Amino acid sequence: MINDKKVLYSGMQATGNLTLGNYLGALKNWVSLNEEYECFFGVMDLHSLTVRQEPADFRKKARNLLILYIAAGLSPEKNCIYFQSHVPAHAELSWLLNCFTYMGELSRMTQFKDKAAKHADNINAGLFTYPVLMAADILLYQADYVPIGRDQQQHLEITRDIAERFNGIYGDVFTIPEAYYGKAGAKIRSLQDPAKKMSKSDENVNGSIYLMDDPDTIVRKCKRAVTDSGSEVRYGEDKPGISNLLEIYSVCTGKTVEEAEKDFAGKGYGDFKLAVAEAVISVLKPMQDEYGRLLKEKDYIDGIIRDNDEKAAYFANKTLRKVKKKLGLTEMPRK
Ligand code: ATP
Ligand code: LTN
Repeated sequence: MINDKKVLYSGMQATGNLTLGNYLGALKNWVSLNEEYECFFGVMDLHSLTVRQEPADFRKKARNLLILYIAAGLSPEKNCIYFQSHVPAHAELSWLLNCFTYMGELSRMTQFKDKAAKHADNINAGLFTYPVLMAADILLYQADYVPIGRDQQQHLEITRDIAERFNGIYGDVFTIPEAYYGKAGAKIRSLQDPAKKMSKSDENVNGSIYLMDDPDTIVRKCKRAVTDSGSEVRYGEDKPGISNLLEIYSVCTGKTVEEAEKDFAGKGYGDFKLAVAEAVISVLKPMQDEYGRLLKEKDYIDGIIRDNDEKAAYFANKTLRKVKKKLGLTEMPRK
């Protein structure tokens, strides 16, 4: 508990360009959580290094992700928004927890297997111990809740296992975190292949709407979206393409899918796709404008980074000190 509130922790990797899926499925839902929880949202730049990054581009991407968090509506005063790499306790606890994690457990992680297959030329140890760093992120802040997608469920389970193992030996050191799914988050699918989720690492750029796409691009991508046979705008298993577009329309306008279906009764796919594009633009445009404005506010952003780094480090170091003491590491003599 911090300030009588339960603690919530999440973050995104600073790689790739965020998609509408990332926004509607994660970022948008984070915005109001601070009313109930003490929230920490990290830019997970250490995790990004498990895949080779181009330094200049990476530096920009990481900073821009932090700015995007704010542009999307996360208040930097009410949430602790910070860079993982600015708080050394993450790397330190990660090492300590490595010594409480088994090779067998890590070998079972499906994300490791997938990423190893995808980057066969660079199966580094960081990729293998990725979940241990994620466990450190969460446990350092004594998080009660962790909003994650289903794909990260296995990583949260190993986090709980590591924490329980540690607590079993040394007493109650870590809070055991739970996944937070909130209200059913939208699962947005690729515009080119509704069998797949919309993903920032998709090679087909027409399958994803990126948060920074301009209106013309959004209209073009929506127009090109694959549709189903027939001409009726209706939700259904036999219509995955139209159903996906209906869901996007519904989340962006706040209408229910049924209301959306009524709006387009008797109208063709063409009109519908254009309306979907307009709905997306009306959600993304204000965020893009705010992002553009914040990019120019260098001093303001630097101030936020400094304040929040400090706040994160305060809580993280508190846990780290406790862990080191429990492990029997000698303390640095005070002057
Ligand atoms: P990558 O392609 O690099 O694996 P991704 O686009 O699938 O990335 P993640 O970085 O794995 O996204 O996820 C960041 C957050 O966005 C997670 O909370 C995840 O659940 C959410 N998210 C990602 N894609 C979608 C989607 N299509 N619909 C809803 N939520 C999504
Ligand atoms: N692995 C997560 C990103 C991530 C994370 C975390 C999420 C790293 N550390 C701690 C929640 C809590 C992903 O790829 N979405």
